[in-house]
Amino acid sequence: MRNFTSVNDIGDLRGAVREALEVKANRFAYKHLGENRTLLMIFFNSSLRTRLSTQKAAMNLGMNVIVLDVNQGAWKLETERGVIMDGDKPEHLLEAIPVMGCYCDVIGVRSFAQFVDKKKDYSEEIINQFIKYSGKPVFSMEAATRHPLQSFADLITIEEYKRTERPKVVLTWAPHPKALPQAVPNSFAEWMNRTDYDFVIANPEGYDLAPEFVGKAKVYHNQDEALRGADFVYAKNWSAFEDPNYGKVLSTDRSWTITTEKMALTNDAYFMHCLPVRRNMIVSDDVIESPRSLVIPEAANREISAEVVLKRILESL
Ligand code: AN0
Ligand code: CP
Repeated sequence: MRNFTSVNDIGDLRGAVREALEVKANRFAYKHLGENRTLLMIFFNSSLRTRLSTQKAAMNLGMNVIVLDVNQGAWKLETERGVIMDGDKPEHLLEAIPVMGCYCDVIGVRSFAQFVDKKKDYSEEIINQFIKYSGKPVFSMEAATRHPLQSFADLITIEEYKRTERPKVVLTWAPHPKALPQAVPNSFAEWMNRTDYDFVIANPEGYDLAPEFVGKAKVYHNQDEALRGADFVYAKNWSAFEDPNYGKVLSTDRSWTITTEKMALTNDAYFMHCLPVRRNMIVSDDVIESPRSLVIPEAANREISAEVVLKRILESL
């Protein structure tokens, strides 16, 4: 594997999950692979899990790790070509990227959607420039439209906890005060659509995701209907995708919060969320603290998804 930005880069999902479970059982078995190799992680946005789990995965593989928070101590970066740089940004991404490439063997990038220009966000300009100009393998640590390391960890978690061959998995929108990217739900849907699960999406009117991510999934605008018989409830907030409301918060309707009453509609479902989560907006204290909550095992599997991806990249060097 050279780059990892979506489910398309991982190949057969059964094989990927099998490899993940092997790595999980013996996470230091490939320590020789990363010897004298350096991972550079670049964050344009905040992170807790991605930062720690990816660094841990790299260390399991024997790599050295450098972390750069672009907004803390680095020069402010211009990203537009053709701009007369007489403003507050002293450096251009087009120099910064190949320079970063000089100091490492693999690059991880976190760069969220900006919500200024939908076309630009959905063309994944920033991570694609890293792929084009760094000269090094690049993987997504959540880009504008996808968060594949998260989705891979989610898939591993579902495979570990499922009680039937073909579980019903419900991705449901839930309320949040701020405008959040569509990356996590887009990516989750993209991965789920590659499985044979019974996968459905629930969101209020105006919150439909881009058709290429919804794929063959049935979309409900009535959450209760979608939740009936669910084996897994995957909650997440996202801002509107459809024009003219792209990137806007249209609703903070707390009747979409996942509560004990909502979970009672399901087939004793497990609750999932990628974290960070706002309690009593997205999910009630009772549900997230219940034995059916998988948020911690899900976060733990981030180390495993990152290790499989880094392992495959290292094997290709
Ligand atoms: C981010 C998001 O919704 O994309 C990161 C989630 C992993 N969440 C927030 O900004 C709160
Ligand atoms: N789930 C996830 O990616 O969390 P962070 O934003 O803390 O990295």
